[in-house]
Amino acid sequence: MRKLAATSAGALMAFAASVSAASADKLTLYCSAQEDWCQLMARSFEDATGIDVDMTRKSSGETFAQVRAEASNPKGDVWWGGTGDPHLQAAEEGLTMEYMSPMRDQLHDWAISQAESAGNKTIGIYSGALGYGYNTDLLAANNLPEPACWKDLLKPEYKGHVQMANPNSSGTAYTTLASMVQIFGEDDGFEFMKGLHKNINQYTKSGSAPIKAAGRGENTIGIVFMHDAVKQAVSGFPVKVVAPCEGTGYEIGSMSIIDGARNEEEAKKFYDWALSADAQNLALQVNAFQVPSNKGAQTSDKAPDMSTIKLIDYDFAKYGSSDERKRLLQKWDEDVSTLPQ
Ligand code: S7P
Repeated sequence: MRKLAATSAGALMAFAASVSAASADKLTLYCSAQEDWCQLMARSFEDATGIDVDMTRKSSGETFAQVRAEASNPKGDVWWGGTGDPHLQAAEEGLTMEYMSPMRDQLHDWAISQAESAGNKTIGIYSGALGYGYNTDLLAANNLPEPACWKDLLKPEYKGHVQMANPNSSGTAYTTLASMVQIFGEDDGFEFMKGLHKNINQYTKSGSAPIKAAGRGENTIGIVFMHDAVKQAVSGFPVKVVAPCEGTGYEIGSMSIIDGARNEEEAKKFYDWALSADAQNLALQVNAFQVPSNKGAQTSDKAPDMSTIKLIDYDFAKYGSSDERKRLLQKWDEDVSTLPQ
């Protein structure tokens, strides 16, 4: 009996050790960039470390909602990519954890500012300017003028020709809403959104969907980050990219470790690796034309030149705060999305 008990205990310990070794070698990654980039990051990290990555791609606002819903029993370890505003809101709501990466001194100041404004519970990984793109063939076929400004998109002739995402699910669309409020002031910004609503043919879930549809010839004008429009143009679609004349907002795409992450050590390994120049250079393989946060990483010569774009002084602290983001989204839901078209 004693021998049997000892054998069983030994087997159990060996089993427990194997389970804990297996659980120590995995990472659950929530990704809010483009699917191809998310896949490449996941597979490259696996190759670099041997850590298995279970990756799910969702838009920024959707991922934020998921992280919040799972707060009492976190399932994700790292949230990589997506616009910075919901990452800032997650930090404020205690959904993400403070981490000081040893890679910080390799980063641009704007990436560190993002971290410091959130008690180091998030960090900037790339930046990119908001704008729009249009299908040049469809524009010509419909005898439409070439738009150059935000206000051009309100012209009645564009009715049914403009697409953007829903700001509740999409970080791109929330950046659009917050940018209009900052460019035109709150009252006129909402008047702009109401006027735009008349011309919108569909609010998509994902931020880049409107320009993908334009590339395929299923939509004329898509309000997106300019780098997402460049990706379509570089892929050979007849898409022209516009930096609106009034000026425009921009994002600091961010990364955060989820508070209570089950695989915290692996999460930190991913975090440090994702801030390296080599990991950020992977973007070039999938035509992701954001500006990387590592000073040594390469920016494609096809990327929108941020120095020539009229950028507003986007107030990330205000528009990434929990109260303000909730308030603007509720106001958009009640005052804009319910209007007849
Ligand atoms: O990777 C491209 C990109 O535009 O996607 C992110 C975006 O937030 C994800 O899409 P949603 O708008 O649907 O949230 C941006 O951070 C990023 O630049």
